[in-house]
Amino acid sequence: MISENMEKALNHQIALEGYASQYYLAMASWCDREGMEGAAAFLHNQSEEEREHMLKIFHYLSEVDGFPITPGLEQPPIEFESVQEVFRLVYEHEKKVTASINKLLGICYAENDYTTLQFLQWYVEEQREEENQARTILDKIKLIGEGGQSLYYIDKELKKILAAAMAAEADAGAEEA
Ligand code: OFO
Repeated sequence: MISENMEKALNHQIALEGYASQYYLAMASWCDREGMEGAAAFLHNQSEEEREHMLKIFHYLSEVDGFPITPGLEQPPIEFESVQEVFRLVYEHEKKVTASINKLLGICYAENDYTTLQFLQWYVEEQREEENQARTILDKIKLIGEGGQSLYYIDKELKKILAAAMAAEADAGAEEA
């Protein structure tokens, strides 16, 4: 059984993860249009991951006798100034999500809800990784600039980062099986 307060806070998190999925999808589309194939693939993958994060909370809420609410689709921005801006926005959004997860942890402690606290540990780790990844990519873009050749290099790098992330995920999946 989950408190009404926690149910509301988790539904807010569902909406935030759902929005992240839409937001990154819009960024992927913009990158595609700009010919940044690697960046687009990376962001498509991020978008799918965010949807998974949303669903994970969705199922958890059902499991603990709460009522998960399907969030409405909010139109995210669809135009961006540059690849650097895209990754600055990803980084900003990830920081916002981390702050929201930390708030949820605060509610867990205030309500002695150790079941939800344990469930959220996965998100704490995930946010640490995602924030770090977004910041690293942003730093690289800042470092090498955004001229034609630099963009080509950034795009290739993003392809590599995505391939490494997918391989790590496959390994983790194989270990779990
Ligand atoms: Fe949902 O993982 Fe970041 O935002």
